[in-house]
Amino acid sequence: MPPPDNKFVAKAKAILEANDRNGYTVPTHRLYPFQWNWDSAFVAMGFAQFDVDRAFRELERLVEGQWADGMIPHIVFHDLSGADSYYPGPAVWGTSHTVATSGITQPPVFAIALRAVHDAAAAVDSAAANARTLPLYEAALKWQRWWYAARDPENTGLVALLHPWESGSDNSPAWDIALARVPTTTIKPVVRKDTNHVAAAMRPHDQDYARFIHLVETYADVGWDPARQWATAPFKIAEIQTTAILLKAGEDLARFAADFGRASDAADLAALNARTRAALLAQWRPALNRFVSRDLVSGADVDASTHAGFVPVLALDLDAPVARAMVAEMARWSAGKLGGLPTTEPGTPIWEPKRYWRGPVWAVINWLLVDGLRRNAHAVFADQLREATLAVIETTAGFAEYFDPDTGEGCGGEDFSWTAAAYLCLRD
Ligand code: 2M8
Repeated sequence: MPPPDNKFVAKAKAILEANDRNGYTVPTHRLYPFQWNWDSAFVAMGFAQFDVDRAFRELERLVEGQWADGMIPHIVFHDLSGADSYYPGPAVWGTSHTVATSGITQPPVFAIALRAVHDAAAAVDSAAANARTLPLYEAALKWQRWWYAARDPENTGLVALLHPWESGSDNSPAWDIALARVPTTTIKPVVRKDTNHVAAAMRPHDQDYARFIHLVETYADVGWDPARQWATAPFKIAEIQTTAILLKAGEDLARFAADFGRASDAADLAALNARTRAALLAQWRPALNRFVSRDLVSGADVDASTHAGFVPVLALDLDAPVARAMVAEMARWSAGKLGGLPTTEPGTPIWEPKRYWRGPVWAVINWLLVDGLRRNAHAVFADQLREATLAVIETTAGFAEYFDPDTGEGCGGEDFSWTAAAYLCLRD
């Protein structure tokens, strides 16, 4: 039983409603005026707490952007009236889908959200829930297959990212070495808009943006063809956070396949999940008490100390000593900090408590970790993260995009949709 509604619940719902744009939700007004992929998945789970129809709608609108090859892009530009406040817009991406979209993707939280939305709907009317879910299941399964075909053509079990934006953790220190190899040259000038809305000290550097756009232009140049991108990509990371989310999505899809009597889908998913489970487990590094990604250009481990090293807990059933070591490491990072787990290890030279994905706390990351910790029988630490997230929102940060772990200050965009969704779901 969730606790009774309070004024923060009312505010969280009001934020989701205010950020609604005819069935999809913008992450925040002005800074992000379109539909973002993994934001929408989190938002759908938030809506599922009080408006299941609207929750389904969020996912349906995201699928309008799905490409013929199965990819669901990281941004769907449904309505260009706000285009002036965001860069890069559709002209920079140069893609050719019917609805304008970006050309890269984002972590596949979609199927996880679909499971949650379906289950909320099925509690009221199971047949209606299944009917609404089925087309979304098909879309999610198509995207799942795309990930394996396009981003793991050598069948390693780990999927690769070709752009830091695909990780959702744009300027994470995890990309520093790999991104430094990407030229800062661009064909068209880079015209940032983000720093019109948010202090530059909280955002990625200009050099990062130059490299981000260099990559966009490189892939646009090969017509966004997955095989040609794979062959030419100067940035290629077999990434553990995305792979863990994909595996959790694969588990949720496998349950749907069983529910819907789709035996052949179920067999395919079981094989893919098993391969990925083994590959992910092999990325555990006992000396670091974390999992690590692999840089496919250099062949080296990505050992920067970022939160991504813990996210595999979401989709694995870890041996007890491994889980204990990981939890102890997470506890060390978050000791004396506010809001939950910082995205970079505090006190290290790479740690910047206010600069976007280089140190602040993000409610949705805490949320993924809470789910994984519960799965791995670490309910006590899960509860600490959960309570820290709720407390920072209620006391200092409000529903900001992210939080400074030293001060509890809210940073980035205000009235942020995924922070509102996290609040609603973590109260459960
Ligand atoms: C941030 O990323 C966008 C690019 O996708 C940006 O900085 O312009 C990230 O925090 C990402 O994870 C998030 O999905 C997006 C919208 O909230 O903003």
